Amino acid sequence: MRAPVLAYIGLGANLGAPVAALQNALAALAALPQCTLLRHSALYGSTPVDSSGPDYVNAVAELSTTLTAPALLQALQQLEQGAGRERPYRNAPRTLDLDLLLFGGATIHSPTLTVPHPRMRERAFVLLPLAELLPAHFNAADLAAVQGQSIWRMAG
Ligand code: PH2
Ligand code: MG
Ligand code: MG
Repeated sequence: MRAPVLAYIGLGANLGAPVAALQNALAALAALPQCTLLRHSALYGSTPVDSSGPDYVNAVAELSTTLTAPALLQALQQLEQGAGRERPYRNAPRTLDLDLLLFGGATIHSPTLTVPHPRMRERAFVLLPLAELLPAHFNAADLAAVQGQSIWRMAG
C-alpha cells in the first residue's frame, strides 16, 4: 500500500443547482475508494473569471489518498461526468468542475495533468478557499494579488 498523500481539490459549478452540486460532490469525494475527506473550505460565491453564465459556487476539499495522481484525476473526471458535465468549449459554464490543485508536494507535468494547478495563485476563487485550509502556504502578497476579484463567502 502506498503512503497516503494529502490532495487538494478545487470544486466549482455555475449551472443547474450549484450549491447542491458541490454538496453532492463533497459526499462523493468522501465515498471514493482509497480516499478520506479530511476537511473542506466554506462555499464561496464568485463572478465568472474568463468564463460566462451565472455566478459560480466554489470550494476546496482536502483528501488523504493512497491513489496515484492519475488515478485520482480519473476518479474526479468520472464524478464530473456523473454530474452531467459537458465540454462544448474551453471555460464553458459547467454543472461540476473538480480540479486537482495539489498532490502532496508533487510537481507533475504530463499531457493530461499539471500539478500544482498552473492558475491557482491567480484566481481568488481557488486561492481564498485553499488559504482557508492552508493558511501558512500563502502570504499577504499572494492574497493581495487577487484582491480585486469578486468573491464572497456564502452563509452556512
Ligand atoms: N472556473 C473556470 C473558469 N472561470 N470562474 C469562477 N468564478 N469560478 C470557477 O470555478 C471558474 C471560473 C475554469 O475551470
Ligand atoms: Mg477549473
Ligand atoms: Mg477542470
